[in-house]
Amino acid sequence: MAYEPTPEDKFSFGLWTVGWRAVDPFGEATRPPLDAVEVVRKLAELGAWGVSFHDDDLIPFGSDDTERERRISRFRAALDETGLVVPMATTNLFTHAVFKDGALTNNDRDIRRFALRKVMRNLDLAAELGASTYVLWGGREGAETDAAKDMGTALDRYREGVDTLAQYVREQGYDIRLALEPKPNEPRGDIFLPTVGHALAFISTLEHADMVGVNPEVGHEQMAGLNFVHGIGQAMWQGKLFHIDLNGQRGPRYDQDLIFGHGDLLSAFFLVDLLEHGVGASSAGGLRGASGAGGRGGYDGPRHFDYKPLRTEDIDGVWASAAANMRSYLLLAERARNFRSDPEVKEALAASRAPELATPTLAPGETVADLRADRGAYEDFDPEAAAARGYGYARLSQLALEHLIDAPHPT
Ligand code: DIG
Ligand code: MN
Ligand code: MN
Repeated sequence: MAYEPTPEDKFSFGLWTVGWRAVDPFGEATRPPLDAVEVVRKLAELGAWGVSFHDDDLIPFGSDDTERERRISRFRAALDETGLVVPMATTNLFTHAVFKDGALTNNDRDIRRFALRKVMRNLDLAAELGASTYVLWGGREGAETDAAKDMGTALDRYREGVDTLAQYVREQGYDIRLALEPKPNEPRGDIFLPTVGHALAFISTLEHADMVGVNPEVGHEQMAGLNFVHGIGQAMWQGKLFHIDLNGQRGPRYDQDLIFGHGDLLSAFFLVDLLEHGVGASSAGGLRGASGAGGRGGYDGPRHFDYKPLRTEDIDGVWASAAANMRSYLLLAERARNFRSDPEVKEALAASRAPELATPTLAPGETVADLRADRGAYEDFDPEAAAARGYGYARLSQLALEHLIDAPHPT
């Protein structure tokens, strides 16, 4: 396997990723602007399948209609020329100073209305270009002091905004689902809906909750010190993993947006295992999810990279970083397949009693009264004997590591 990406792998990139000019809070741009048409052509050449964008990535904020149409038609022509698709679009509600106190939760009602119209306008374009997911990252929805916002009131406005946008999508008849992207902080001191858990809870209160899911980003959960694989597992378990932002992060610090796999590699391995093999009970053979043999049994959406090429790189380094994201994913997918199909892993999973976790705790038809009457569950249960049993996770974890690093197997 040459690990060459093909459109079947469904790799996609944001225009803003390879196009990042590397301006950071402490330094000026190190790279010139990159034309969206050039990005589309180069991503296609590298084997990508799709490209995503913020409205302002494609049409600079404040462009007149003529300029807007010119840029859209050039972009569309490049898509037609290369066959690249647009699986996702989103809105920039964070760069312009008007959003300095947020967009949907800005104290200024006029700014909240402006933000909704800005999203609606780009939803129209997203629908025109065939996007099926529309991401809402509330990068400026937050505060630096708890004196600034009453949380309940802010969530009222956030919910009103998301419900309004969902209502718009329905009235327009767009085949689009909304995906909230959590992040704990940066650029705001604290961002609302900071984790997958907060977002899932928030979604459950929405008027059109069925069409709203999450777009978790690797580094964002890890900035909060959380286990990204668990967060994705829960999102999948709740049927709410509508999209995903893949990148790398080296623990709780500023948002690094590293190349996928260049942060917590072991976590990246198990993430790919989860995305390729799905959640759910470990079957008798230790394989997870409907796919069993692996391959899109868990999540069949875009493998979308939301990363930043290192500020140190020139344009050659930018394209090398884009290719590295895809190659890292493909290498990890192969390691995960090997792990899941290894007889020793299946045996180790059985020894850890992983398949037993899939057995419901109550027997079919067993009532609470039956449980209460079952002496074997309590009166005659020997906790000391049960406590003495080991689970064999050290061996299982080492097997995972050895598959990850393709260690030589003892003959
Ligand atoms: C940052 O992680 C955010 C923005 O780049 C964008 O709104 C979203 C889309 O994936 N991710
Ligand atoms: Mn990020
Ligand atoms: Mn993102």
